[in-house]
Amino acid sequence: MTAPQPLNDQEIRAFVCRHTDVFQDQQMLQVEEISDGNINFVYRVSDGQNSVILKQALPYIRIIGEGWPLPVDRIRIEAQALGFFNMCSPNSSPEVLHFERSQHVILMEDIGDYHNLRHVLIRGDKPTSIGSQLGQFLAMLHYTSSDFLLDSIAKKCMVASYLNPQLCSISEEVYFLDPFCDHERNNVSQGVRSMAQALWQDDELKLGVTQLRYQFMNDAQVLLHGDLHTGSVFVTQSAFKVIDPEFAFYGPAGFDLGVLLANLLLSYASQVGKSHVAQRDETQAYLIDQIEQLVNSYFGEFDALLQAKINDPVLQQQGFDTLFLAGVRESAMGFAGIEMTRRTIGIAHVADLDEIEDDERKTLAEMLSLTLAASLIKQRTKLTTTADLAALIKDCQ
Ligand code: SR1
Ligand code: MG
Ligand code: MG
Ligand code: MG
Repeated sequence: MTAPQPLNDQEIRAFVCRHTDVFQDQQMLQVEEISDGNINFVYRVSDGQNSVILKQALPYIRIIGEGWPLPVDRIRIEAQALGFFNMCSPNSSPEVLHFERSQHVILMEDIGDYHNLRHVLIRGDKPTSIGSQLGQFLAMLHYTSSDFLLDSIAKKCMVASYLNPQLCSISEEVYFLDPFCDHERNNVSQGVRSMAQALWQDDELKLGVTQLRYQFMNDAQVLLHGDLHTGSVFVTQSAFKVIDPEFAFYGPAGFDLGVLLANLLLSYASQVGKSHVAQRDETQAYLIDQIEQLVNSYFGEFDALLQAKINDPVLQQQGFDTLFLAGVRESAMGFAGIEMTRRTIGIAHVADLDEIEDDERKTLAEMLSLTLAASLIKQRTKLTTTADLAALIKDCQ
């Protein structure tokens, strides 16, 4: 039996015209494949004036093929999550124009004016207030999907509608298991091999990783994006859109915050690859500012939302809100360390580090990433303010 294939250009043109009224003439449409992530096929369809994005899931991982099967239900979850994000925070994600369950296809708004935040940061551009915008977005998403807002039954129905077992299982392996042992899927450069070997022997670190993995597997607190790295955020100088929530599920609130924080820190570590010291210092100062904005706006906004709901049964016991947010902060610091480790020595690297041309500088950047990561995991209970976090980052330099 032959495996399901990606739609061809003619099928894509026909599909788009059948399910939207954006275009006049099917024959005029240009189809361009723009797949960038690891998992799905993505196309831009344009008539030169208007355009839409078509995303198709096949029952396997795109970059690997049939050797790594993956259920197509992930695209139903993605369509549902994009709708939920826009409901919580209007215009925070591309609008879903059509979802076709039988063909595992989403048609969505083309956000062509927005640019991939990872590439923006690699270029050295500095979008203003992206940290605080994303902190507010995440706080709103997490609060709106939690037991703080939803009643008990509605929340449990939400958890059930975002069960995403196979994608969660991938994350359990590629974040929490592979990078912390000598796994064949890892991609460890020679320059940090001895550091990697040391962390594979570090029982204090691995106990922290195990605790965080257990939280990831069991704490169905809030709806998570589930893969919120800087390549899942598109920006202009002053606005953002969050894309690609196929890993969405109900998990610990600190996970999304930690992954995003980690990707800003990976950008920070990658600055070591720059030979121009003043430029490096300026970009690192910008990134620290965005990190502080992200963490402060997330906790400030979440706290404000909780205070407004103070009569809620979950919050009636005085002090619970403070304990809850402290727990989220602690786990976010740990998850950040996990994401940095896996992006440095695991299967899925980031361009921020991989594109450093000078080998010695690349090694120094990877070493800084691993040092920061281990400190975040081991010291997560002590990082109770953004000043503590900023001090830890400085100490690791
Ligand atoms: C084998 S899949 C590796 C990664 O790609 C996705 O974008 C997620 O980040 C996943 O962990
Ligand atoms: Mg992606
Ligand atoms: Mg993806
Ligand atoms: Mg209080």
